[in-house]
Amino acid sequence: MTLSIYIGNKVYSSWSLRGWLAARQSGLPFKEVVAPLYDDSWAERRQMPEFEPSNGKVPILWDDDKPVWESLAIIDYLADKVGRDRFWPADDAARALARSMASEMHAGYQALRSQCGMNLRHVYPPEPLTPEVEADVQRITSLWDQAKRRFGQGGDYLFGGFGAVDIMFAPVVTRFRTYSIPLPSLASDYCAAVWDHPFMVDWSRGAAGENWVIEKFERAAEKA
Ligand SMILES: N[C@@H](CCC(=O)N[C@@H](CS)C(=O)NCC(=O)O)C(=O)O
Repeated sequence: MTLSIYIGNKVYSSWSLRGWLAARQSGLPFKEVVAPLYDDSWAERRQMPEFEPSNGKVPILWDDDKPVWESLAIIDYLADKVGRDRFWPADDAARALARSMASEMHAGYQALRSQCGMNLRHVYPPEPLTPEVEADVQRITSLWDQAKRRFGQGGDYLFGGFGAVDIMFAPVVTRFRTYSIPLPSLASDYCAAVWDHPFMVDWSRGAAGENWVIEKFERAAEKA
């Protein structure tokens, strides 16, 4: 069995971070292929066979000749392979909340995602948030609070040990840092734990080694 994950730039690609963290969390050996997004060759590259099943999107995981795309599907495909408990809480009530939070992250928070793009290269000074981003931040931190208080006493992460929900929210943690978004103490401690997780440290190291700049994802360009 050979697992290969195709991802975008580690500085910018939030969905890639989720897929890659899932691959690391599986504990299985895998090959990583970084495809720089939105460069001059991207329009052509995204049509290559490795990106065909996902319609040119990353992340995409190949298990030999079997493609899986969409970050949440990658998590569940790998959980099926290595055992659900590595990704999801064992307790039914905890898992019900975890599944709901992961799905809400996958489908929602459009304002935060569009107005505060992932960019590991920067920590910007704080600025007033739009009401829409403020509402996303409130919703996310209230869910974190609920998970942590009800089910997360046994470890540093939302449900104790690191798992699928932490993977899904990891790019949010980086956005809170990049945009210096003020957080309540529980959320702030949780963000520190995710940021310091060994997989995140490895990802950040990879990001620090990248030179690609995608102008449309830089704050100055957004404001021009
Ligand atoms: N819902 C997908 C989102 C995938 C996605 O939009 N990936 C972006 C990069 S973060 C992408 O591939 N963009 C390149 C393109 O659309 O050409 C997931 O969960 O993986």
